[in-house]
Amino acid sequence: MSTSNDTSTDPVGNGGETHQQAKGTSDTLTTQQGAPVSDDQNSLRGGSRGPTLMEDQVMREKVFHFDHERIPERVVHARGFGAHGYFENYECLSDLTEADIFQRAGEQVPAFVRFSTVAGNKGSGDLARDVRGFAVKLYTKEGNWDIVGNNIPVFFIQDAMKFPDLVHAAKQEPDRGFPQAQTAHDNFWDFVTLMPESMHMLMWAMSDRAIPRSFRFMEGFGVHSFRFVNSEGEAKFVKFHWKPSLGLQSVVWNEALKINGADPDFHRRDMWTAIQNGDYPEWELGVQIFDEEFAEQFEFDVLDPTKIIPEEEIPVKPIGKLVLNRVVDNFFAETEQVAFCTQNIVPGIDFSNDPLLQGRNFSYLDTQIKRLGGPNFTHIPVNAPKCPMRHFQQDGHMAMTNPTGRANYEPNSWGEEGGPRENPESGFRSYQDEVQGLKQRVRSETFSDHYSQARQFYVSQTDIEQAHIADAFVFELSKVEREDIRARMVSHLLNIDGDLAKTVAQGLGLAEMPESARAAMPTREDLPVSHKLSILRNGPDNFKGRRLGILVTEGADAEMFAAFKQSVKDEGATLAVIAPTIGGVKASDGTHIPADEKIDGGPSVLFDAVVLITTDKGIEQLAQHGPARDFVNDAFAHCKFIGYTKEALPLFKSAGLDNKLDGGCVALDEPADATDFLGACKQLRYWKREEDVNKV
Ligand code: HDE
Repeated sequence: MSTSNDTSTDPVGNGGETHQQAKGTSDTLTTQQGAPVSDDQNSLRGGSRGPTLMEDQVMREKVFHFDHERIPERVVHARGFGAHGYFENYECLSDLTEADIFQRAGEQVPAFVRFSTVAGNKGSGDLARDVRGFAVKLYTKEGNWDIVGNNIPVFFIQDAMKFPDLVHAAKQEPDRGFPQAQTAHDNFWDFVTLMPESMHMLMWAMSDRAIPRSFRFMEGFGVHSFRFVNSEGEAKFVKFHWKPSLGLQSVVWNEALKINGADPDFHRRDMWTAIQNGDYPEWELGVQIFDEEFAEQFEFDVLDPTKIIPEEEIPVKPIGKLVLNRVVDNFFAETEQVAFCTQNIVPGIDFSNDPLLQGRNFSYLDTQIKRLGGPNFTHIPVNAPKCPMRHFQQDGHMAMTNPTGRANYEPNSWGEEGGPRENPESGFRSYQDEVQGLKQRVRSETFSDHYSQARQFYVSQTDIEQAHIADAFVFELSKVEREDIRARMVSHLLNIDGDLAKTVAQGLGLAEMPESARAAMPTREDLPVSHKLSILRNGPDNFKGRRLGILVTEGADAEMFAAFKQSVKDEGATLAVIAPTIGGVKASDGTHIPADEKIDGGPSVLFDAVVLITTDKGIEQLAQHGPARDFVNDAFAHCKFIGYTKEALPLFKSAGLDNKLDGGCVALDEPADATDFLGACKQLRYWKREEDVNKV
């Protein structure tokens, strides 16, 4: 394929239009029917200035197809990004489960993963404050197993019947069609404050978990209790966890707002770039295994999806790893058309009676039929199992693989040619759970403690994280027009933590403190702190996988730049060069440093840490340049580590920061300082600064 941009030799039509014609090795353009096309620039007309002729089958086919390019976006999780990879099993788990995928150590199966936000529409920004979907399709030898999880281990509601209400309330308001991709509006807060069961989830959603730095740095959770069943029919409960090998990291809220403007594709670009660079994102699959006996004595109901089992109580045992190593060939074919269904389980895995899970098992299949247009969405390559399938299901819209042979029913008398038969040995058998009870619409009393784990989550956070939670409540509720709704949320917070309620009430300027909300169960204050619930306590101890932004000006110190390039490489991180123009700069030794971004296109919010390598002359201009001032001001406000050569000081001065430089602002005197600077960056942020910067 020629990549030449030279069109000067292409023929030109009567109207001056370019005709790029098939020659050499390029293919001839055809219609969908395979008929070669002679002219792709002009429709068939009655005379060069006359009407277009209905007869033009080439034009009509092209426009018809275009008219039908869109399919309905997902009703939730519309915005997502998918990638291929594999899952590798660590050890034989046959005592726990007969799932084929867990029988042999070291065996790999293909996987497809789609990450998503929930509330926003397909074109919304990646940095919305929102839950992230973490949906994994494992193509096992005994069928596809989908773990359709989130990056938060609990959910807003306890019964699937409330899901349409939740989603209606969270998405844009129906009369005005906004705001989208954000929960900071009346309808959402009205609904959740009338649903005390959502309190635990709200604490997570207002924490920095809801603004991850990238999909690569977040955990995933299956949320519900599932079952592992072994070949003897014995079952244990299991909860699934995905733990990122790069550790946890989030952005700060002000940064999120700015990233959405600077690069609304920040998360998908991050994933795309990491995989293209061979820096494959990895997660370990971990399980919490427990039995009926534990379930009986645990203080909360293991079927309640608004509760966790703290890892300190039941440790997460790693059982395999997921590696994403291939981007999709086509976004629509794979990421858009992938259909995850919670009911896709395999022998050895089973559901629990969690009412949310039970409801999901209906919804996912149902929604795919609407979205993908019929019952044959399993024929689409990304959805098709990679193991043999033999059944008598046939026909329907867009059938690609109908069964062959005469028998399309069973039992039949066609012997060996009669097609597949059921198999009581290897076939899926549901766990023999004893079920009895009155047919009734009633919520179990064991689901009624809505505040204790919300409190446990809050008290398990570091001071910085607690402050961010309070800020998030204040931010969101300040967008709510009705004061009674704002006050109602504070009345719930009073049941979670008095100080938090007070801080939020003050932040909202509430005239008087409301009464505490009515609680079905009193809040337990004795639940122990769980360090695993904090992001900052589970961050990385290196700068691997992170991105350094280096701002350079004309004449930048070549040795210093080279030292950073090397240290970044040694650390397994990446760097981007930001320069006054996209043409780059000439370094002190005359070599050319190409730029990745012009200053206003590469604001510091896009990087984990920043460095300024400048000259006296170069900084003179930048000191007057608004985006350059924002570059350092934001890096400072977001508690980033900032490395600088002394020539850069006038920029700090003009940004009003010259007498605020602190331990996170590191002067670079010689190239060897690059390694020390990256060493400091392992902490990711200089949090000590936050108190000063954030004062209102
Ligand atoms: Fe979903 N959810 N959900 N959900 N969900 C969908 O299925 C639904 C819930 C989750 O990348 C839909 O294919 C109900 C919990 C992810 O394609 C739909 C209930 C969790 C994705 C649906 C829930 C999730 C979806 C929309 C309450 C975490 C994106 C399009 C009972 C454990 C999958 C689609 C992808 C998508 C229904 C609650 C995760 C409508 C009824 C809890 C990751 O079927």
